[in-house]
Amino acid sequence: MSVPASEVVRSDFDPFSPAARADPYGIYAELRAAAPAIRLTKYDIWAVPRFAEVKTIFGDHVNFSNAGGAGLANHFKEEPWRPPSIVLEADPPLHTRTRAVLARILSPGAMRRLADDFKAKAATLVDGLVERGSFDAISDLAEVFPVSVFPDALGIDQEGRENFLTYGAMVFAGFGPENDYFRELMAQAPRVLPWVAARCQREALRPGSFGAQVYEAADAGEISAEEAQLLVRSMLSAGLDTTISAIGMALYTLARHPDQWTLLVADPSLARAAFDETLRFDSPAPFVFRTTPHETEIAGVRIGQHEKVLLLLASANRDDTRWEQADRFDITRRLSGHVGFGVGIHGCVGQMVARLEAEAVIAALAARAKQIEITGDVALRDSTGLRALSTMPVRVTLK
Ligand code: OVV
Repeated sequence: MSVPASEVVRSDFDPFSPAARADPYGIYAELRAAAPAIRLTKYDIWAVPRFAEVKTIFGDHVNFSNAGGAGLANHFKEEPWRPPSIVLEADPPLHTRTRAVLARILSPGAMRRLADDFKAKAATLVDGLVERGSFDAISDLAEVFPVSVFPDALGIDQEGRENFLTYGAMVFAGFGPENDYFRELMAQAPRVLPWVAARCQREALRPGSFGAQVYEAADAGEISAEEAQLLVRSMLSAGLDTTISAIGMALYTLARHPDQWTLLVADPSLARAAFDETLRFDSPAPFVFRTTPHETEIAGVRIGQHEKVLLLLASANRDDTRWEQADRFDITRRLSGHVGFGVGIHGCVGQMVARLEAEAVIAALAARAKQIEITGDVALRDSTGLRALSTMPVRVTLK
């Protein structure tokens, strides 16, 4: 059965506007009730709000390509601002080869080798903060911890490390429309892009690090040296701003649900489950795009060739046909299959690093603080591609 063109549901919803980003959940519910695929007239793109179709599309890389770009820009029609990622913005067979290299480097064994160090660093940082009593959970914690562990794991030295964050911000702002926020970041491109390019070279990477291991895969003939450089760039793009946003959103969500914090304090082994529930409840990477290489359909809605398709992950994660009491934050729910990391061949390859970082921070805080109270105004960052806070003043009560 197919939906006649005259019955296609249209909406002027702008997912990138400050108002929509401030509180998108009411609109997401309306979109889910309206149709499986909705034409967003402002950008002439399709939006997919329900869990079922998001899941189906994640499983169908033939009809829904990543080579057309993971953001709003349509790489089938226009030149992107940076050379496309050879893992995120690629389809099989290229993607199969590059993904295999990253998946091996970011393996469960590698995580076990990092775990003790992450936990010790999180405990030291958190101890210092809780002893102060009041601190900013974003600028003193969420923005500090990943920077203290991930660049080291990647293998880059200290010099100019702040560029790492600016580059991540550029990449994620670059997934949305070209707005003032993106242009302000891009004004720093003359400094930041050469720094990134230099960090992606073999000589810049500490032996044994994640980055050096990418070059070992090149030595083994799995990828070329040019591809190695681009895969290190992927780690630089996706490895820091994401976990900062995710840890920040997790602390925000937990602080707003004191009953759930109490459960965590009683049993800090819930830290990992709590993190995943925060990814479902308020997804820090709220959407991602696919592009159609040819005409196709979404639940009976005809989609033309070279169309951008916006998968609303944060909406799918609140779909009450998939989740019991979807709008309820519950760290003890039997949670599997949320799409906060995506799923399928492009599902986040670094998700175990993200979980390790977040678990270390959340467990360290739950071990010391029996209460967290938000004591001042909370603000969202302007980024269109990530849902992240810039500030959240808190006061903690020691156990
Ligand atoms: C998942 C992700 C986000 C941003 C950039 C990249 C990947 C990349 O591969 O460059």
